[in-house]
Amino acid sequence: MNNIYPFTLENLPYSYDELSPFISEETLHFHHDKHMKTYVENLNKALESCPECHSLSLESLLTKLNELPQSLQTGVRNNGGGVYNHQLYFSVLTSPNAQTKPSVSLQAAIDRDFGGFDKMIAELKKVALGRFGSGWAYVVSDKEGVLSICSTPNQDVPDLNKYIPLMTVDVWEHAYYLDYQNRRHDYFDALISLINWDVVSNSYDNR
Ligand code: MN3
Repeated sequence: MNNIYPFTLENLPYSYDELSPFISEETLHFHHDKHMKTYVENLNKALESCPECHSLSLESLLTKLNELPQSLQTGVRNNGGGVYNHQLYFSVLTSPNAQTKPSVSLQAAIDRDFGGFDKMIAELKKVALGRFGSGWAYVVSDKEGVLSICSTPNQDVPDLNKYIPLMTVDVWEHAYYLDYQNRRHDYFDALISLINWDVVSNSYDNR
């Protein structure tokens, strides 16, 4: 994806049937080709009238939100956040057969900060299921490599000045309704089996 204006919709790094049966082709088409595309288009629309914004990266737009012209702030917050969150979400998924695992350094941090992989996932699940309405749950690292779990409502992002989001769970209903209806619990378990820990480890090791 272009990391500056005009932002473009990047293709998924896998085919539409690769996450089946846990996430269907139909869900991926709607989620990526329609929902995410709309965020990209609306972000560009919001920035159209602001030439001085056109040299800012997506991360800069989101961390400098309060310095942008006031008329743009809501549009950039919602749509820029929507682009950022979906890009992270789609980038950390892979085939259920991929058999990836955390790197040695990420695993050591998981053990230190959560007491083990299963405990990290349990805490992430609690936060993801506890998010009322629409939003996101994340595993983030601070600059020193300390891991934590956090959650945001709507399309907000974690504080990118402090944290590097390593992976995220989209808990908007559009992410799971076709496949799981109201069963966010089952969607969460399925999604965890699709996480590409090589990509997550790479973000952690290169933070
Ligand atoms: Mn979504």
